Amino acid sequence: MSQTTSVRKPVDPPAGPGQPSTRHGQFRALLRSDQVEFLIEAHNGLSAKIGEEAGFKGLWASGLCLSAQYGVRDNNEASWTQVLEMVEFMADATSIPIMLDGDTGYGNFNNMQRLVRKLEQRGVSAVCIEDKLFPKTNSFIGGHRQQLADIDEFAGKIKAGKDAQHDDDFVVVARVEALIAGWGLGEALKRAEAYYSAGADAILIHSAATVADEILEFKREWGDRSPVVIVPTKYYRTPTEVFRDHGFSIVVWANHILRASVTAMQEAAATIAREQNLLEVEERIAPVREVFRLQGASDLEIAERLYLPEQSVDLRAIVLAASRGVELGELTADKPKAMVKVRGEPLLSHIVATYQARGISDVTVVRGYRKEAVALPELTYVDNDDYATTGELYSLHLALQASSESDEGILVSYGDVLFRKYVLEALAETDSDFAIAVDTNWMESVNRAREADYVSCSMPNTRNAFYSEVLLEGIGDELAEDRIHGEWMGILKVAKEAVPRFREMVADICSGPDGQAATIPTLLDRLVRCGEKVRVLYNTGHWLDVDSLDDILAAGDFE
Ligand code: SPV
Ligand code: MG
Repeated sequence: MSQTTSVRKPVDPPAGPGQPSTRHGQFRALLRSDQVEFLIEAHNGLSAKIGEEAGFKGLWASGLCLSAQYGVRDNNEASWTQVLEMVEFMADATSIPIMLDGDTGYGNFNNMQRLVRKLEQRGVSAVCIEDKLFPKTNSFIGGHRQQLADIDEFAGKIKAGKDAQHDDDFVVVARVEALIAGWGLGEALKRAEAYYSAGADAILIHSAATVADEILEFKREWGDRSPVVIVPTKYYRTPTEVFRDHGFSIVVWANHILRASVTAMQEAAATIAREQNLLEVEERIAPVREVFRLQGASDLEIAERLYLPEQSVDLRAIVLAASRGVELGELTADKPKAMVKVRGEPLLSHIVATYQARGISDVTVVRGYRKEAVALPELTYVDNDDYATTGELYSLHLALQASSESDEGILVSYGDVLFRKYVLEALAETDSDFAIAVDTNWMESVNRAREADYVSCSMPNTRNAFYSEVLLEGIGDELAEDRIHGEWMGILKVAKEAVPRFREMVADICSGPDGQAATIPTLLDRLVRCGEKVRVLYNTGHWLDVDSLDDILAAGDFE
């Protein structure tokens, strides 16, 4: 093999125990393996990562799928450097070896040599080229009309590729298209022999038949002269056992990740277009945090801690969970309401997960009744041992005292109120000093005769309200029905700048007459009376105040 050009060696990710230390070595090991091995298709960094996480030991950078993700045909419409760029992203995103579907090698022997060198530089471990003419057409389109390359010219291209490689483990696979073009088994075997003699490390025998007969026949005739790779896209009904029994080396699942994503994208797009909102799809698609995880956002967070000056988190949470919740009867005999299980997890876990999904990991929980039962990990606890004779404002007061040094903004909520993440996000993102979430479905609580904190606001929830600063004007059950605009959802945001005033007011109410029994609505009322602006964010549903056994059942459905 010639070594005319000096090349930058790809940086190999750390190998697993017992694995060859380079990706090229790992691909070579797949070819040598005495079991059938599998490659999954990938067409960009994200799909490559998903393939690796699914447990595959190698990837097929499919020409069809690379073209499709660029929105062009599988006819060499994407340039070879565009392909190269994408496989580099795939290599960067993964640690397993990649075989590029190199079509016909993008030109003659000379282009093939340049391709092999560039692939090695970009961390790609194998290339498969097919004996058709440039520009090629996908094998499943008009197969019998497809022209095959001259055998000697193609064998020269294989030899040129092998001569160009720098790493002995780099693999060149020769793909025989004789069966696709309808030239028969004899021609397929003749070509395989010529390409193998020219130095091909393996033969890929392709077929568009819906049954595996012709590739099985090829394998029986070819025997074990070289490893044989197959692509059972059309003869997918053949049991994998059959491939195993016939001694195939590698099975390529050639386009299935792309096809799965096409279906998912079409469904989501059609639903959003039809509904003109996101509620239908939100719970059925990957959360944004999953996208962040796949992108490796947490690695960047670690790097930021290493390399950036320390930054303070913008918000923390206080969850008031001291009361028993007698209305739940036996369920709260040995634990407070916040620890009653819904979908296998305590209510409090669901609430904490919602905060964490917004990046708020500093969560203080005020516990009281059966405090020993409230012991979820990684939370800060403050105990209100006078829970039986004090109200929720007093619990908040204790939590504020316990963190008197902290100057972050605060979200206050109850240990029995579930809400969706976007409610939290909307509150967190307002720049008002004080903000509350209000549900406009307040008539529901009237119909169900449950206690509710009704509010009166500066304007009702009309289209204008979305563009205006709606402010709280009053709160309490004495509000006349014609003044009610909604129900407070039990969550309050206090901006960092307002925290000192907030602390003072909470302490002041608690030290006053009846202060120990005061509630959060008492505090909201005081804020309004003192001239503070309490911003109202209207919502419709998407929260649940767990006050009864029926609510517990409803919480099972709450996503
Ligand atoms: C590809 O995945 O691009 C292939 C396999 O070449 S096939 O589409 O079956 O030709
Ligand atoms: Mg292809």
